Amino acid sequence: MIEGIIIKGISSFYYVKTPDNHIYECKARGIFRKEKIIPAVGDRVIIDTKPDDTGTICKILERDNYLIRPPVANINLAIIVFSFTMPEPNVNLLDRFLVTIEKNDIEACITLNKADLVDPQIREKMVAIYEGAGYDVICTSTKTEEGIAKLKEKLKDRITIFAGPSGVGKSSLLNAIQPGLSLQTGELSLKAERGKHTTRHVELMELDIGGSVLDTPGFSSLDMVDIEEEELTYMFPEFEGFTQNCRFKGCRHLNEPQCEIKSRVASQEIAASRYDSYLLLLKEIQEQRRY
Ligand SMILES: Nc1nc2c(ncn2[C@@H]2O[C@H](COP(=O)(O)OP(=O)(O)OP(=O)(O)O)[C@@H](O)[C@H]2O)c(=O)[nH]1
Ligand SMILES: [Mg+2]
Ligand SMILES: [Zn+2]
Repeated sequence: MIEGIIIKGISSFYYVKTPDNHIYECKARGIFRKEKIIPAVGDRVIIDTKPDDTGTICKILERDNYLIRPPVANINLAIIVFSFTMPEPNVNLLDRFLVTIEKNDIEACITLNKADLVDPQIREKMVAIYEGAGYDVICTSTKTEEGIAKLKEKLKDRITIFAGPSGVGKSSLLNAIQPGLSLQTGELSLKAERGKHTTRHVELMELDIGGSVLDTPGFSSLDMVDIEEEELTYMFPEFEGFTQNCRFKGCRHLNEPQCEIKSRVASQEIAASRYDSYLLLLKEIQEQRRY
């Protein structure tokens, strides 16, 4: 019995790396399926090994956290990658992802890639929204290498997930950070301006500077994590500090009179797009509750 970390999962096989850098191809014990526990990349596990480098996952050690999509465990930093263009950023999807990360108490850093393709005004506007919301924002380009050193610094000694839509440049950024990785990247189809899911599985890779990174396939939608209506406010960091001035305790910032959030949106201290995302998510949560 030895301990290791799941670094990759392909169909029902899990690749487990042990401290001596050995990789075992493992199957999970049947009991997991019965209990509906699915091993995830990043899981610390106890395996039973055979001389032919195969093994069985006998136990999943307690998780620090777990993201459903993509399914990963035990990360401590999320780099949320969107591109300024090709594909155009879907801010609602970005806000959804941020809410998921907040809910899981994981540190988030927003990386806006393809800075080489955007004009300065659009760029500043986007950066202002998210810096204004209290997030760390890094603008990058794998073509000009802008921001790559800064991003790399951020990853040192952490377990980081790279997540974002297909085609935004997640794998390209990781290749720029550590050229030896040689991850496959996709040509963007000019007509659709969308990515084609070049990365097909989640993989955990070690970095020379210390720490490890997870490259993941792009996602184009994100189901809401289990969040209560009254909890949603706290998933928008920039609302904090204002909500206590709403007239009603437990204000949903919807139609209530004297809502501080709404007046801060009107005075542009809170970005309208962020408030719109809040409303969309609130509606979704309320609808889910009805069933
Ligand atoms: N102009 C420009 N193109 C970039 C940049 N970064 C990546 N690309 C291009 O964008 C396309 C998609 O890059 P990938 O790294 O495969 O994107 P991905 O996010 O890994 O996509 P999936 O694996 O499908 O989720 C490729 O054609 C890259 O060459 C950048 O900074 N500037
Ligand atoms: Mg990729
Ligand atoms: Zn309010």
